[in-house]
Amino acid sequence: MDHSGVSEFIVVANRLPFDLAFAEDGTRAWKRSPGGLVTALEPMLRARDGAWVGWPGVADAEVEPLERDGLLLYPVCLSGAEVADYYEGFSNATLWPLYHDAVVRPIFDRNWWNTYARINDRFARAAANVAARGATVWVQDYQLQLVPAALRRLRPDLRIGFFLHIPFPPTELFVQLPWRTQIVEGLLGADLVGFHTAGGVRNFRWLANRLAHGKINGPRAHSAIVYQDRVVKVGAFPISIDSGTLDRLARSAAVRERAAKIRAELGNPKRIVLGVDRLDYTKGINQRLIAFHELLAERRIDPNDTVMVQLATPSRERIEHYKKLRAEIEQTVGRINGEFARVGYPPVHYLHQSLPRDELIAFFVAADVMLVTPLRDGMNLVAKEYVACKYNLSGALVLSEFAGAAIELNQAFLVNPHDLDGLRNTLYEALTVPSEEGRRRMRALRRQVLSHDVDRWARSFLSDLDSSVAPDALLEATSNSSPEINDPIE
Ligand code: GDG
Repeated sequence: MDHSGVSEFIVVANRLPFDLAFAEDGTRAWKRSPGGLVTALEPMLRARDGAWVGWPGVADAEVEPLERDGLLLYPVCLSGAEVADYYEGFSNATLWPLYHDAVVRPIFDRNWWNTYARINDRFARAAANVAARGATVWVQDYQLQLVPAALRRLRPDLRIGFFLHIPFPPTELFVQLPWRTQIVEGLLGADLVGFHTAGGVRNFRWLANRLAHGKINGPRAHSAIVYQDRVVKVGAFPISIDSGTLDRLARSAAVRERAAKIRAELGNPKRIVLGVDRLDYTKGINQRLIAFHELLAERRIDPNDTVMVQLATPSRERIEHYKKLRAEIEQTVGRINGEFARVGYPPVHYLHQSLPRDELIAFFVAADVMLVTPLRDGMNLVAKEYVACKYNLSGALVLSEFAGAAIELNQAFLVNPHDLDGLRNTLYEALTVPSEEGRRRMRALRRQVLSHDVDRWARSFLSDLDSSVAPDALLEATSNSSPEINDPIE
């Protein structure tokens, strides 16, 4: 193998931080896709001759490596059929629902799996080609779970980290996957495997032990597995946002003016309730609309002074479940407005659009109650973004217990979104919380979010990845410790 790559630090993700777009005349343009991950990693990428390996977002586009805004980009090209099987199929119609508590039924398709494995290999080869000897490679998310092992086979000299952005499911669900052992072995190719929560760590440790015979050592949230004479560290690293920047933008005169204008455009209601999500069946959008509907029907809230705004960013629109969900949500919105609107004043404002960042921040500033009600969510950045924008301690956050964020944001109004009565009553409680109590909660939430930003998250993962454990020491400790994982797969 020729170790001729130049980059000391490589991020491998399904998507590049820039999207390729074709203008009408056929010319190519790169549009930066905004995201916390790029912002957090950019300084490290620049400082360490970094590179980013990923798909440019357009099928069948042969693109050469390029430099944009000082970042080296290595495109991995996918054909239309590969996008359908690897991305829309195995990633988003098998793994995504399976890892989110199977809230819709995952599809197990052997052709999709074969393509997933082949494309993971392609990403691993691309990373192997750009990495300098001994470089650090950080692989991101569920689309690329086989990359760590594939990359290690090609380049045993590399230091490999993996982070999963979505929940790692309960073991009972994971073992349904026909390719469960391959996935676990794929992840065990890393030196450090990171999850958002200690629950994810726990599930993975159990599976690594049962399916791959890894030996477990250490406490729950941070531990290590000895696997094929190597040490694989496992840890919980709750991701965050660029909270300082959001706080600053929210305080800016332009955003505050826009927030006041939004309120006026909505008819100056007493209360604005907000939801912001990718349109996804994991986000519990319909549940929260039903809760709002029931409060209106019970006359506990008045459509003349309380409005709800639901921003739903278009997402995965070619996948059947997403089409169905969109129709359901639009029907619910239509029903509520049909029953409770006055001409010119609908109680629910629904936008199936992607908004500019500043506009989104103005909505956060304007909202009195933020509804974040996923049925399952790895973390949920929207909840943290809302908190970062409430610089004057106004506002109330209603947050699902099943979002990773609920662990850190335990001063929110926590709710089980499956329990419609509970959801309705909690929304009411948040709408009517006494000001002092609301401020106390928001102060505590802000303390957490502002002191734990995405930069801290990235640094803590990378410093853990950099500090390795000697396998011998760990093996010794493991053989002395009593086995704590002994329940069988049933
Ligand atoms: C996955 C995991 C985990 C939304 N609408 C607009 C817009 N957004 C932005 C939000 C937020 C981001 O998109 C969504 O992030 P979430 O964390 O809420 O959800 P997922 O997309 O499902 O992300 C999740 C995350 O990865 C990170 O690890 O937290 O659990 O599922 O930043 O603000 N941004 C703009 N316009 C919109 O209309 N500009």
